[in-house]
Formats: sequence, C-alpha cells, structure tokens
Amino acid sequence: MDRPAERADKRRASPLEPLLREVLDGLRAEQPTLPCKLFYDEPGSQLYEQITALEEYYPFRAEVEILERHGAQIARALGEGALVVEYGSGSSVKTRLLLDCLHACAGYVPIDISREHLQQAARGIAQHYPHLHVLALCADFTEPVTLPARVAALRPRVAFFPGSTIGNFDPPAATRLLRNIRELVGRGGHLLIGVDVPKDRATLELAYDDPHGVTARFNLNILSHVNRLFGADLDPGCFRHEAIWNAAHGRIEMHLRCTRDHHAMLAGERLAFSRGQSIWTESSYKYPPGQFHAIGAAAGFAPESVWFDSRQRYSLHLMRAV
Ligand code: AVJ
Repeated sequence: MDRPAERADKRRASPLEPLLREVLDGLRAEQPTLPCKLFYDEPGSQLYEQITALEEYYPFRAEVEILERHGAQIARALGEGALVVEYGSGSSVKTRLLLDCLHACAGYVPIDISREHLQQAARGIAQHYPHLHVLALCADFTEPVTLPARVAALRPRVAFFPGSTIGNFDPPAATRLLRNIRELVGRGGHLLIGVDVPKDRATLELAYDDPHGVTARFNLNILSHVNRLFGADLDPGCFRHEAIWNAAHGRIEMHLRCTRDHHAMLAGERLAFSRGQSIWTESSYKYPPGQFHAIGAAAGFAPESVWFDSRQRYSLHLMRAV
C-alpha cells in the first residue's frame, strides 16, 4: 500500500492534477461550473458533429456559407504561402473550404484537445492535399502554444479560428487568448475568426436546445466524461439540459439543472447538489462587429474585413496583427 507521502508524490506527477483541481473547485463553487473544454471527449466530439448537422444550429451552416461565398476574397487578403494554424480544428470541414481557396499554402497545423478526433481529421486533410505539410498538435490552446520546429520558420502565419469557439470565453479570457494568438502569428500575421452575433431569443435558444435532444445529450455527456476521467459517480439522470439567452451579458448559457437532491463522490471528495441548483457548463458570447473589434484591438489586432452570411446571423472577421 502507498504511504501518504508517496501517494501525494504520484498525484503531483499526474498531468490530470491541475484539471482535477479545476473540476473540484468549479463543482464546489457557489454557482457550480464545469469547464466547457470537457465536452470534447470522443462521444462529445461526435455529438458536437451531430449538432453541426442540425437545421437549428445555424452557426455552422452560416459560416460554411461565408467561406463558400467569400473564399476567393479571403484568400487574396491572406496572400500566398501562409502557414495556417487552426484553433480547435474538430473535424476540419471548414479547413477544406479555406485550403481550397488559398493559392499556395506552406503548411497546416491543426490544434485540438481531442486527440483521436484531431489525428483522424489531420489524416483526412493530409490525404486530400498530398503536397501540404500537415502537423497535428494535440494541445489545450488556452495555454500559450509553441509550434513544432519543422514549421516554426514558415511565414506569414494565419490563425484560423472558426466555429465561434471564441464565444466560449468571457471577454477578459477571450482577450487573453487573442493576445496569445497575436504572439503566435507575429506582427503582420492574420487572424481569421468566426464570431456569432446577437439576435432574437427564439433563434438563439432553439440553436442551443434543439427539439431532437442532441444538444441535451452533448451537455449531459460532460458528466460521463468527468466520471470516466476521475472515477466519479455523478448521475446524469439527476440533471436536465437548459439553454438560456442572457441578453444583458450577450451570451447563451448552458446549464445542467439538478432535478432531485443528489450527491456524488469525486476523487475522494463528497459533492452535494440540491434540486433546482445548476452546474453552469458553457457560455457562448455573441458580439456585434464593433464590440468584437474592441476585443481584437485590446489584443493587438486591427480589423481588416468582416463578412456575414446572407441572413446576417453570423460573422467572419479578418484581423491583422499590429
Ligand atoms: C463550437 C464551442 C462555439 O458555443 O456554439 C454548440 C459549442 N454548444 N451547441 C457553441 C456548442 C452547444 C459551440 N462552439
């Protein structure tokens, strides 16, 4: 049997330790939270793919429409021979639309936290573009990212950040993340980033609470992921999916609302949830263009162009690092 000191040592050495801290602190807060990056285990990434196929989830289709309609203009603005670094690449569907337009592309570095998903997507891209240098990077991009040595010399750099994933960070955290991206692309580098815009409550809430229950399964899956990661016994049957538009803050909030008193064990800690209480699992901020320009400016980016889909539901910003 481990002596306590040895056990503490082993725990300190585990890469899960900071994540476990984050999860425990979050679940014990007055408003319990879970970090939304934990949505993306294998089943979660697959559920997210299903969400993007839903009619109700307009951001995906709207962004594809923008890339299809304005791809040539985007490619001209980005110039030739760029190294494309994609943040949160997921299935890389949008990547193909971008790569198809780019005249000559020096390399492609997809970054994602979900390893299998990332490798599968990177293989797909490498097969489809046999002359392209593809280097997958499995990383949490909320931390500063270092590019692999083999592509580190390639310039100019373009950060491609589709999907409105930036909306998952509150404005101060979004600014910090864009600052990291600003450092990575360097002066004169570009950021091409998808940003959802505020709109009527009905459209927004339907997009995040679809009648097919896919988003509900996606939200509840985070509990199974936590259970698997930490050997916990949170009961998904005690929670119900909720998505509300918080107009004052300009964000969709996803919660898991506790439907009956429930306690669970997580890494030897007892957690109690009472009926009516929620675990806040995700925010999805929506910005009008001017508001997003302010965030970009605070991170060292100047606006170059903004494109919208035909129904003005979604925006794609091109910004240049200054
Ligand atoms: C891809 C993370 C931006 O916030 O719209 C979809 C995730 N959550 N449905 C979003 C999501 C619920 C999505 N992001």
